[in-house]
Amino acid sequence: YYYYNKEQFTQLVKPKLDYQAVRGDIANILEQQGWDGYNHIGPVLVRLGWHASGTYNKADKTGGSDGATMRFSKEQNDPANAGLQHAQKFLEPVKAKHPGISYADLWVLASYVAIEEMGGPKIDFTPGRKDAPSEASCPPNGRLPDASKGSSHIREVFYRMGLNDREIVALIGGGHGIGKCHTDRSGYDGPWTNAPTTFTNLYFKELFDKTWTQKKWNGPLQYEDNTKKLMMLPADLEIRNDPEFKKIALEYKENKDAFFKDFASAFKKLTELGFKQF
Ligand code: ZEM
Repeated sequence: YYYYNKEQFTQLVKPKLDYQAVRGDIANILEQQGWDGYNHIGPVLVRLGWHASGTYNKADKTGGSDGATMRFSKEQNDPANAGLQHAQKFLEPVKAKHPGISYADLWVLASYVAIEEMGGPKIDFTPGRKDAPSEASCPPNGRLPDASKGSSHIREVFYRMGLNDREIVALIGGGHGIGKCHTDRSGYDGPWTNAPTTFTNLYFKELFDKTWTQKKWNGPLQYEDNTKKLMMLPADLEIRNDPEFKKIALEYKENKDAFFKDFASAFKKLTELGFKQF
């Protein structure tokens, strides 16, 4: 008699989904005329993958990308998630074409495709996340980091997920090397680099090579460079000012390959927190 183990059984009965085709269809929608002045939704898709995952709490295994609980208004209405309804909507045509993929998998896959298409590392995708049935599965609001706070807050939030200092620096440097802040979403304004739709290690170069001064405006405290075009959040400057973060950030500034490699594994880990394939 032969028995299948659970993994083999799942592989046999699961309807086959062509993830390569889904990847291609996500790549095809990245350019959106009029979006953010640079016609590219890659950055907001990466933010969606990050915010879906960054609610994880290692201690009680709640939150995380499995479940796609940001579909429900409670989590969507967490002020930290302002603007991410647009990212969700952009992916609807892909979901309609491939109804077999869960939203939870789609959001994570979309963030991987966006990173790769913007010139970043390729991240191998492991499917199997399921969509939670109701708002009851949402983690409490307020678990994502606060940009106005310092290194102890950053460590508290990322250590809660089970991530370490190297992973923190790689993730923030990659995430904020693309995209920008919006006054109608977070209240902050502007991009971190002059190449917001290209995945690079420029964030670290800007952080150390520029002089960052307080922006004089009515909005929340943020910093600007001498061109007044680029910005840093108070939390970003902690990556330069905290001695341990600084050491790692300087390494990534000088060694792009090490940064890409570490970012890819940290982002995969982040987006798989709390997710067991079988
Ligand atoms: Zn962000 N992030 N982030 N981030 N982030 C913003 C935008 C983007 C913090 C934060 O407060 C903010 C990570 C970590 C941290 C991205 C990716 C990643 C914005 C602006 C804020 C305020 C939102 C807006 O107005 O649209 C803080 C405090 C963080 C840690 C301490 C990590 C980790 C990320 C991924 C790996 C991305 C891609 C954006 C740009 C979004 C866009 O629409 O352009």
